[in-house]
Amino acid sequence: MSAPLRILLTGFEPFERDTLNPSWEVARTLDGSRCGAATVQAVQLPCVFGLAVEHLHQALRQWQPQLVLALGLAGGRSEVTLERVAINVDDARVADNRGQQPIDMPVVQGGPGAYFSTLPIKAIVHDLRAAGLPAAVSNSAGTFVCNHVFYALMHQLAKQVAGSPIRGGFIHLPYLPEQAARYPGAPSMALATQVQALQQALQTAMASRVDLRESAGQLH
Ligand code: PCA
Repeated sequence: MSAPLRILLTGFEPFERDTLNPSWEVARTLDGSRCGAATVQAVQLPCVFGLAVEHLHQALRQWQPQLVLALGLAGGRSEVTLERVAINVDDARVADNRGQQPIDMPVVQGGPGAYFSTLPIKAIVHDLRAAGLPAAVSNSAGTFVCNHVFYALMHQLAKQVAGSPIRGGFIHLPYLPEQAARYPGAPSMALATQVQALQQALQTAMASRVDLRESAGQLH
């Protein structure tokens, strides 16, 4: 019998002043659900430099997924954003949940400057928009714990030998309405809509190995 198909979906614990993190709310809602022949396995990561990567590595060993999708909150964004690139920089504007605030440190000493997502990010944006779900490509995952985990994930996946490589990437999510209500003027998206977006994103990621060639660039 062949090994079960698994999708690892990670979400973060709350950080800074929040008591909720939509990334974990979405991941745990989808835990155990099916996407075609694959089963979704949700894992919560601590919002802590270093420790989050240890938890990620442990989850990769334990669940042996074929696809890894890491989620995080990007408060202030109005759309579901497909991150294009992870950079080898930790530069924290606020402290993480253990009080660490690295400044201009590499995620991986001696690692390449950046890694690209291996998700079909344009195809996902295309399908989300077609389904009436606001989405965009983002060219920066920031320099906090989300970018840190994204970079560490892609660094790990880059070590794979030929065969059928594990694909991975990162998606940032907007505030939930109950969070945005505390930051007047901030955009938000209902949990049900975020969950629907992730279901669609997973479906597209499983179905398309080759990305669409469609403009999603930005002038600045
Ligand atoms: N968002 C933060 C870290 C955890 C999260 O959900 C970020 O964008 O780096």
